[in-house]
Amino acid sequence: MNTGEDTIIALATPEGFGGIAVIRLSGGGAISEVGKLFISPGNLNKLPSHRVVVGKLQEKENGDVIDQVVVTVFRKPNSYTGEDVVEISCHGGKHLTSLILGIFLERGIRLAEPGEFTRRAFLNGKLDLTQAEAVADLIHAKTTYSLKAAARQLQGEYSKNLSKLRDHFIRMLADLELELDFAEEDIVLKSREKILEEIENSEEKIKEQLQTFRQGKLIHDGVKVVLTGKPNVGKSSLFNAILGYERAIVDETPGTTRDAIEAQVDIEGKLFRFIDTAGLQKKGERIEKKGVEITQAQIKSADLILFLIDASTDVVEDDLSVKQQILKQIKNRETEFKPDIAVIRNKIDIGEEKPFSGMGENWPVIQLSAKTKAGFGRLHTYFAQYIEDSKNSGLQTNQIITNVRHFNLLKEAKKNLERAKKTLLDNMSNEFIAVDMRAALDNIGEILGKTTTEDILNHIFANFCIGK
Ligand SMILES: Nc1nc2c(ncn2[C@@H]2O[C@H](COP(=O)(O)OP(=O)(O)OP(=O)(O)O)[C@@H](O)[C@H]2O)c(=O)[nH]1
Ligand SMILES: [Mg+2]
Repeated sequence: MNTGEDTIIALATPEGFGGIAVIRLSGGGAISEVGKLFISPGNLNKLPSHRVVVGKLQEKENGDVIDQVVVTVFRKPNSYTGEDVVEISCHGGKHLTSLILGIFLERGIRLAEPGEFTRRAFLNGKLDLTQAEAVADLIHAKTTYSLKAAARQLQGEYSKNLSKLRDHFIRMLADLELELDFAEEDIVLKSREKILEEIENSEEKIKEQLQTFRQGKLIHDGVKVVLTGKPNVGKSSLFNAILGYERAIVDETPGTTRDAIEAQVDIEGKLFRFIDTAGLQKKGERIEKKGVEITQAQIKSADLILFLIDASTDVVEDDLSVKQQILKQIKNRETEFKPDIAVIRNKIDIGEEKPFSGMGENWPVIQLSAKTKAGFGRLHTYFAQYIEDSKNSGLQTNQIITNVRHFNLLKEAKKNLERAKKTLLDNMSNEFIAVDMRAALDNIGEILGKTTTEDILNHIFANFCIGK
């Protein structure tokens, strides 16, 4: 990707018809190129920064007027990208916007690549990498909750803390290297105990951060909720009742649902993906067995499992067999986070209250009726609180990691600190500790974009849309 000062252009608003559309240019030629085609009382080239002018846009110099537009000028370095930026607000016609883009492209201005405006902002030091990533998260946020998390990251709260940690690593490295340089001389050096203590403190901080990731993932990706239980227990009925419409077939015949059916719901600003399944019964014919395999796969990747049992009877053999299957699937999962399990005693509308011997586990139990919606208030509260409640209690930090790239790099940093500790405890010289500390420093630097390779940057910005 060319990251030089060439001038780039893109439509900054979605393609299609609308009241207005914004076309954005950035780079050394932005103001002068627009100025050549723009008729307004003053000269655009002399317009101060952050000013707005109304005028007419021509097809070519002294050519036909194609629209009445509003032009905003941001002069470098006080712009989004840190370069000269011009925003043309024109009418939001599909044909009109492509005509304007075409005019500038023909004049030698290049179409921006996805995320190139933000990439330039990053390269010019307007944003660090976590803030640039937050821009993409903000645009793609599916719920208010994830949007607010992205907004906090964009404000730089998160990077401020990481920068502090990075500065701390730099000071530790300086101390270690000081010792290397002046080992023979009479300088007061930090004791090994003090170095060990500092490594352990940093390790603790990173460990705390890592523990916030499960919650961060739930905020960012939504909560995957899988409904399971023996046949006919009311999984599809509950699924439909949660969604508020008839999405899945409900029938009194056991084995009605075969495929996994997914639907998304926003519950108090948080995203939930509910999955109705065929359940986990052992018996059954060929197609049903396939359904069970699909359910097993879904359980492996679930965040929350709703284990339905029938409240019109006590726990029966089939329920216990489902329980064993759930536990087996959870054991086999590859991800590092264990799902939560909630027991749903459905069909409380049938007859009088029945005995319940419990599931022999410490799982929350919610009693309800998918038919009458009795108990749905409790279910709603459980979902609404779920993400907050999944925060590891005892954690001091308010920072939540929502990005898997950050998570992996912090994990690496932790490993490198562990290595540094081991090197120290093995009584090796500071030189070797410094190697491990430098690696940990680079991990944090990579999160912030201070030591990030071209390939990684390409990967990150490729996920942006054109015009951002
Ligand atoms: N009385 C009562 N009946 C219910 C309730 N929930 C479901 N049912 C009935 O139970 C039967 C089975 O419901 P489904 O929702 O299809 O059950 P399922 O667990 O999806 O069944 P399979 O897909 O066959 O495994 C239907 O006749 C429903 O009307 C409830 O809360 N109360
Ligand atoms: Mg069903």
